[in-house]
Amino acid sequence: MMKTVLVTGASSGFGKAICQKLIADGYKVIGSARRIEKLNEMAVQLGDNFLPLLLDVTKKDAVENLLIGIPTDFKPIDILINNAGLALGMEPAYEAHYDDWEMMVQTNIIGLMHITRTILPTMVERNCGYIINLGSTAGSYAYKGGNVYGATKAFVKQFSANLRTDLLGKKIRVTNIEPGLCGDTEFSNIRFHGDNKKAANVYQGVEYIKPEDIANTVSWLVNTPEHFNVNSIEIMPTAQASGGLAVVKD
Ligand code: NDP
Ligand code: 8X3
Repeated sequence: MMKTVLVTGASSGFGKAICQKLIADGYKVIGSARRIEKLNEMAVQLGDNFLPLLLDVTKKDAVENLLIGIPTDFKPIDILINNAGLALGMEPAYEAHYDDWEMMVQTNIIGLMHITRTILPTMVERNCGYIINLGSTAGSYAYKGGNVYGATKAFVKQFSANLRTDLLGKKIRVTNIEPGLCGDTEFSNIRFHGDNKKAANVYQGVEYIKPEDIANTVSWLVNTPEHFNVNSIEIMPTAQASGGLAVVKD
């Protein structure tokens, strides 16, 4: 029987590429996001095995009721890909906009919690399932202006590890994918509040990771055997590495 995957944040970037790849691999895919028109455009190309779903992950009631709106042929959900997320701003903490901080926490932490708490019990009931979270290298490595964004991804990292512990003895797998610099998504356009020039500058002269690279990684993960759990997978462009610790001298 075909497995069903729920991908949050499916309207662009990684989420869109993951939907395209998993449909090509033979899965049924529910793609969710706030911009339903983008998902509907994808549906025209991806066909009947793709279900567009309007869902704002920050809306607790909507997430709790999401299974009610899903047709039976897209149930149960076998694989959950918690991809919806965003960075807002890159100012130092003492100049950052508090609304940006709140929105990152609401989306990257609370939204991910809402979805996981809704879907996970259905996996436990069936004693099978796979949750893949989109963390980030920003959850492990500090960088200037990464303040709350990096902290939300540190949550995703530890939450993923703690889920593994809670699920020990059950046939449910959890992986945290931790990408570094990835281009051809809307990530930086959103981060810089629509300043597309500033966004483009992030990727200038760098051979960055592409959404297809992340989609291929997801495709590999979901096709690994069920006794095999990749706890985390950190991916950077070859052109990126940690800058090391810094010291300021008088
Ligand atoms: P994009 O901005 O291209 O995609 C983000 C997706 O999240 C969009 O589909 C957007 O859809 C969705 N989204 C945002 N807020 C909400 C919300 N409240 N409810 C539902 N969906 C929402 O970025 P990427 O593809 O680059 O990023 C995907 C994930 O990967 C994020 O979690 C990001 O933090 C992470 N990541 C990105 C990296 C990068 O360098 N690009 C590197 C490491 C991790 P819509 O606006 O239609 O709701
Ligand atoms: C996205 C990667 O380095 O911009 O999570 O934080 S980075």
